[in-house]
Amino acid sequence: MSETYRVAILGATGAVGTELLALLESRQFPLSELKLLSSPRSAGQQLQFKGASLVVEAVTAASFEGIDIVLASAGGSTSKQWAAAIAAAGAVMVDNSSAFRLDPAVPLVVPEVNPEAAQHHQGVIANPNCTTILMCLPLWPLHQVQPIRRLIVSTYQSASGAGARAMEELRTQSQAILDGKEPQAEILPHPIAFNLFPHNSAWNDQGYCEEEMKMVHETRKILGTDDIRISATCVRVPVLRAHSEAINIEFDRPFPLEKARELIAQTPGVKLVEDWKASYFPMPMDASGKDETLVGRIRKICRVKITWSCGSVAIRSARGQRSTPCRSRNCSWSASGSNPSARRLEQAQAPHRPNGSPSDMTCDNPCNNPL
Ligand code: 2RA
Repeated sequence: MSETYRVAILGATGAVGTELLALLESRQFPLSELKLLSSPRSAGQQLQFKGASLVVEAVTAASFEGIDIVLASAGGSTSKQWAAAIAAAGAVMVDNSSAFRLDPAVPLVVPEVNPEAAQHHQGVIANPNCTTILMCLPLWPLHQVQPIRRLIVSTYQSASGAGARAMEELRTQSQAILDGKEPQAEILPHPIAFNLFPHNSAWNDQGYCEEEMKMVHETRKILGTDDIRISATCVRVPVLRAHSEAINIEFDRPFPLEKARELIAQTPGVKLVEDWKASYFPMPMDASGKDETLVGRIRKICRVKITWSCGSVAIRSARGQRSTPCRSRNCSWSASGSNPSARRLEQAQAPHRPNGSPSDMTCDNPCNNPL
């Protein structure tokens, strides 16, 4: 008889929870029991699974008794709150939150990259942030052939990453604007319809947001090296589902473009989408609802022989003002202002930091990059 599992989804009514439910069904995961758990606020909702209605229960410590696997996607504080109860019940938590990702005792796993890490779990297996997974998939086969020494990545993140209510906000704001009304922002910090803005996570005092730092630290942990310099700029865009990224990769030595293309095309979970004649490359609309990460538009960067970049888009997983890219030692960032004299004025005013803007004085190496 084949093995079956007793599974609980913690955060079942959220954008990721409902996606997990659909995946368990479409992949015919061998279930002997399925429990849907949420906060008391969402409890009582009914979700469809294999043609039946399942009632979502309010989570308590007793919810995990007799469960083998808890798929947790209800936020970091919820994962931390229930981790002890899940461990006490003898279940393994596969955690989609950021709560344990950088804990040295917790494996951070992308199945196509480091599946062996999952074998060493002590009750928790962490799932990386979606932007990290997207980036690591095409990087891994390349990094194995030639070490990557530097990454500069910009993301174009859909509303789905901020949850089901942010997706609804994008729909209602779009309709409001088309009807000539003012868009109301309640979930995201600014109107998202017909707009874009920096990722809605907290800033550190060097001007990077949490989402950007996740890409730095998680990527290094998954690829198993602290020797990669990484700078990320994460932006929320008015797309319903599927994040996109533009990745600039620098290797230790020149990397033949065709070899890179060949390796990426062979990578499990990745699909090369490049039709230069038709100008057809990865798009969120094509990635939405699919498992593969789409990668394309691979090219060398002008005048830099050993660098090339690719754009990638996957599923399930700037400010409105002008900005001037600046460099200091080995790291780069974006500073507001439209010309060099404006920047010199900013420097002269340091350490005064109007509106909490990042200081030049603190920008030596904001991502702890190896210099
Ligand atoms: C976002 N990546 O898009 C996040 C969700 N984990 O906000």
